Amino acid sequence: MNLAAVPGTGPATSPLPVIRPSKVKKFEDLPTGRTVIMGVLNVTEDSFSDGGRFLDTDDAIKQGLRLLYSGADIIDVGGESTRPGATPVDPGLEAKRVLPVVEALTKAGAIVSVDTMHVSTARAAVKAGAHIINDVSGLTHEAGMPELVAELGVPYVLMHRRGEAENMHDFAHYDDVVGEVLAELGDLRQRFLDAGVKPEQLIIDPGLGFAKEAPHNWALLHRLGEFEAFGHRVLIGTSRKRFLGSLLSNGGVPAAAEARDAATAATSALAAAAGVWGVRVHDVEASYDAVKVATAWVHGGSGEPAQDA
Ligand code: PMM
Repeated sequence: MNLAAVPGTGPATSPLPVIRPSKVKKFEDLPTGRTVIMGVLNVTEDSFSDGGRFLDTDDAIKQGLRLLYSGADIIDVGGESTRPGATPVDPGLEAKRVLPVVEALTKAGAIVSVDTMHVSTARAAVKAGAHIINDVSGLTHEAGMPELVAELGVPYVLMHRRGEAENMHDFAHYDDVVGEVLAELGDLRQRFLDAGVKPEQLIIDPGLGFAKEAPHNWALLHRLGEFEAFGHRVLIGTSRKRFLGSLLSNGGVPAAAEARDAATAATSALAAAAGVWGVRVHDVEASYDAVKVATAWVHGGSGEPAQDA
């Protein structure tokens, strides 16, 4: 989409796009006839692909609006990099980074998830309007998340991970990666249900790249359908990840992060065809098109979603 065509986002206007009052959306407003697109917005210094680009609040809001107008159904706002070896961010600083962005984007009519491992940030972000908590910790980071999710009653992404950002690759050893990830997610899911979280609140994510090497990621994608068996929504995040860079390597040199978007879109199409609920991506436009193709393909061209918001 040509952003200049969107009122308030053109280059000739004020530095900040004019955020006109829009209908504040609910999670239930998400399209149900196709896989949803979650656009990545990292308000961080050091995320591996967009770190440092949107650390400024105004830049982050503009990028969030760009993602929204490009077709993102959800904007995933994070204030702490989760890449291996990343420096931990104090929850106070994380909240300072994400809260104004969450508030502005929800007011502009976006459905927003907050990518955080911290209970305090998750609580404050939901208060600021966030619809979904996206927690990559695999409950290895902080106590209290199951109780918070039960209390707030919001959708929650339960992702598989072993260890912390600084040591997770030490835990990337599996005899049967699919069986072990399913079993570990099953135990974690039970902790949420025991705390009073409703099954429909849970969104399951196998955590590609989190304590997983390339063969583990491919094995999980190959058997993605098995993650549906819990009866929860399933989300995956392949976007620009290292295993795609390795796959596309040339003369032993991995493809650069930005050169992984076509491969990411291919995974989005295949994930949509496999029936996953959502894909988390940086390049929203390519995955949006890929998901549309997969949906038409699966439905023999007759299944264009009636409720595509
Ligand atoms: N990956 C990253 C960050 N957040 N959230 C979910 N649910 N699933 C993921 O796979 C995931 C995530 C790391 O990618 P980034 O550094 O590009 O944001």
